[in-house]
Amino acid sequence: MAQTFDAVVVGAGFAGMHTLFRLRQMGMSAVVIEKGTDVGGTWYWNRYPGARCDVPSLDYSVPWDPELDQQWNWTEKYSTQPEILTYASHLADRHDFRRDIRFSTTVTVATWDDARGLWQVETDKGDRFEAPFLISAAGALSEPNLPDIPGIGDFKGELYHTGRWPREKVELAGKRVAVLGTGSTGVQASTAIAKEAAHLYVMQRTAQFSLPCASPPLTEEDHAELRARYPEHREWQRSSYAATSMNIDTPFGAHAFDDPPEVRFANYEKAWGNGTAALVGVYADVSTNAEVAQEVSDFVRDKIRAKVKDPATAEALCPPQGTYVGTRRIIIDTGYYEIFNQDNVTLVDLRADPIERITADGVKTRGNFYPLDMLVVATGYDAVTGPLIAMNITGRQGVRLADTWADGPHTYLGIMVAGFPNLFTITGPASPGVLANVIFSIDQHVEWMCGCIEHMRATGASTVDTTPEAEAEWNAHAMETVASSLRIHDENNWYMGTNVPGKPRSVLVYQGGLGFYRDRCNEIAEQGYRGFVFGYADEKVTA
Ligand code: NA7
Repeated sequence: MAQTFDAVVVGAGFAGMHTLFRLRQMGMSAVVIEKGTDVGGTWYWNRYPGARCDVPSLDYSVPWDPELDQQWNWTEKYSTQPEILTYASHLADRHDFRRDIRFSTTVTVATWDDARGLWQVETDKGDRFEAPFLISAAGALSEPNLPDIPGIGDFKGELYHTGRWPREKVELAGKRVAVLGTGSTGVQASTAIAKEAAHLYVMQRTAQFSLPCASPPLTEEDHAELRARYPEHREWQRSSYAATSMNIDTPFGAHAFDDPPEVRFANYEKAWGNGTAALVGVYADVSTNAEVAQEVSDFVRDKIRAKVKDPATAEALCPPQGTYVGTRRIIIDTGYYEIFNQDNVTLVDLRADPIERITADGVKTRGNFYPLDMLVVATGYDAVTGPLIAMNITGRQGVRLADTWADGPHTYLGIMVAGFPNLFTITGPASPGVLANVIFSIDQHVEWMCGCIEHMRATGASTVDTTPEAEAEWNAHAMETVASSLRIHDENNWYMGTNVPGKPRSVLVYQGGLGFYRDRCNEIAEQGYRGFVFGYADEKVTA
């Protein structure tokens, strides 16, 4: 017998909690289905050593609990995973969220019943739920991308994907450890593991640009200063490009070559020391003009050479020519390049010496064998579409989401898919999602979605859907926003889906900026939800 609710929400991270908070405010009943044993989403799963947020703590706090802003003290500029998880857990306690969450439960099937105008959802626990609305808050970076390397199943040591790190303490002392992957995760994990492991092999296929992130303690004054103007600051975040403060002096939209070299380099230097993605935001054309990008990227390469003592290792750590700072999500670190000056750390350059196979006790490359006690797989995610496809969603006329997206996802505003009525995809494909401070991308989506549901209630609509034409218009616009960006050319980039072998290249993350996106969504709502199609219960009866 199915249990009925007004909404089934999938995921109890920040998106799921915000959704539950708002649905309750609207007097709607909801069940939240969560794979993990507690709240936190990304911050629940990514408990690998060194995990830390790349958005400043004071910006990375939920805007829907302003009272908590007045009480909560973050300890340092960029929060570590345990502290963010404590914050998420505190939110759940404060709002008594857990009573509506089914933990350790995974959605296995979700099917739209057109005759009854509701979603039927099944879980691995054998539960059956029915609700008019299905809301995915399953996250953008939650479905691990596991490398298909011959022999990986034969490894007899400890094997962990960073996004599925065990809850129990993992002992590193005395062990030979390899970290496979040098994205944000691999860089953070390697920096921390190097402090404890007997030996660390950093297995790098493509060197990336990492910027130093000074994370000084936050003082009472830091909090007091912002507490006095939190409402204004939150509003600024909502309307800004990425909802995070960069502290750069150059005016918004400035072009690099309008400044003489000494001014440009002084600006790069200041942004470099800033510890944020400021180096990409310092001039408007860092991510669009290859000549500017080349100059900034060479500036970083020189910094790497200055930090790493062994010249051959330094050269191998320099990202290849033709790749630029900021085409992938920027990495920030707390002393990554410096670990290569330690005796217990070896860089394994997989471009020069590729992996042949993994054996029971190590990694065999073409020219070497690396004996290991532990293999840490930091190979990223099947981003944005992966978590949605994993739910086995079927819409109108038996069309499966996996099939309709076989050549790449199509959505309207990143939040709705034609033929999948009443399914809202928070931080879905071609929405700003993780390109901005994701808490604020979530905020926009949840608030807009609730506005749409309120509109439906006020007008008596029972379903909302979109059309292939609206999707085509949105996808063309999303493509336009990336067309001038150097990002589009970058290989193996999860922003474009090209990090997963066989996944079609598409715009998974809207590049026009959060503020602009918000205005566009609001405008569409004001135009009577242009591009959306509402259905009414009595229509269904006559159909
Ligand atoms: P990323 O940024 O997708 O990085 C994955 C890394 O794993 C990257 O260095 C890849 O090398 C490497 N990789 C992937 N598959 C393989 C195989 N088969 N062999 C060797 N190396 C491989 O994921 P992260 O988890 O680091 O970061 C994701 C986001 O989380 C990040 O942007 C932040 O927003 C937080 P490649 O570059 O493809 O050669």
